[in-house]
Parts: sequence; C-alpha cells; structure tokens
Amino acid sequence: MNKITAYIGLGSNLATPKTQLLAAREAINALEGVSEQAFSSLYSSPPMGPQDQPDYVNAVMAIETTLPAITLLRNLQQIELAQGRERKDERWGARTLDLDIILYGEQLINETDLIVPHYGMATRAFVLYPLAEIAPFDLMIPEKGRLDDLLAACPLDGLVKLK
Ligand code: A4P
Ligand code: MG
Repeated sequence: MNKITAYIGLGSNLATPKTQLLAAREAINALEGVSEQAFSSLYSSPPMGPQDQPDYVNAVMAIETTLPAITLLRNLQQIELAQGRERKDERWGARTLDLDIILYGEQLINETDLIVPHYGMATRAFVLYPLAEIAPFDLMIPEKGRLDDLLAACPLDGLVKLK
C-alpha cells in the first residue's frame, strides 16, 4: 500500500488541554495503518472566534499512513468522541478535542465531509508555526503556496510556545 505523509492539527481548550493532546497523540499512534513521524511543541493561543472561552493549546503531528483520507477522518472523529467532544450549534465554540487533517500528501480533496488542505490552515498562526517546526520549510501547500511564505505573512496573534 502507498504510504502518505499527512499532517494533523490538534486543538483543545477544555478539561486540561495538554492532557487531551497527549492522549490524542497516543490514540492516533494506536491506529492501524498510522505511524508518527514527528510531533511539534505545544502552543497556547487566545481563542479565534467567540472570546468567552478559555485559551487553546495546539500542536501539529506528522504521520505516515496507508489509510485513505476519509478513513483517517472517521478515525480521528472517533478519537474526538472518545475524549468527550460534544458538537454544539455555536461556531468555533470550546471543545475538549479537535482533530483536523491539515494536509494529506499533496492531494487536493473537495468532498462534502472533507476539504484538504484544511480551509483555515494558511492564515492561522496556531497551525503554521507548529507545522513549520516539523515540516520542510519549502513544503508546498496545494493552492496556498510555500510554507515559509505563508509563515512570513502570518503574525503570531498571541501564540506562545509552551515549555
Ligand atoms: N471537515 C472538512 N474538512 C476537514 C478537515 N480537513 N479535517 C469537516 C477535519 N474535518 C474536516 O468539523 C466540522 C466538519 O468539518 C466535520 O464534520 C468534517 O466533516 P467539526 O470538528 O465538527 O467542527 P469545528 O472544528 O468546530 O468547525 P471548523 O469550522 O472546522 O472549525 P476549525 O476550523 O476546526 O476551528 N482558536 C484557537 N486559538 N485554536 C484552535 O485550535 N479552533 C477552532 C475551530 C476555533 N478557534 C480556535 C481553534
Ligand atoms: Mg475541526
């Protein structure tokens, strides 16, 4: 089976976010057909969206996988649910765990349930800075450009690397 390098964005702002991210890392590693290549530092940032919620902790994980993208998504959604994720009506509300497929090889995916590259990745500090820690600086993001160019155009917006 073909192996694809994919990048997963992890985010949490409820129920001890650091613990949520580390548990998610374990759960992703336990998936059949997935192996970790790299895991970024943890970063904290103020919420994008409604401000009446706690700060987020974010990280990015690089994996090698034989799973089709949609199967990977379903598996990640199972992990979100297992860690107490509740989907509410409010857009961008607080959550115990959010797992987004940032990139899946160099593929462009436009399905009802899955859009890759992730629509917000090119302008979000809490995605680009951790991604740049573990990905090649000249990584090409389909339809968005080179990682180092995107990074240079992206202010930190309060992003802080955690010790
Ligand atoms: N979906 C489509 N493409 C993808 C993809 N590439 N990866 C669909 C994952 N899911 C994808 O997601 C809604 C639907 O997106 C899913 O059913 C899936 O089929 P969701 O996780 O239920 O909802 P959501 O995450 O609340 O919505 P959305 O619009 O994806 O939000 P984002 O973009 O994930 O942003 N502030 C800080 N500082 N840090 C954060 O991490 N995150 C968010 C959520 C808001 N503010 C934040 C942060
Ligand atoms: Mg999401």
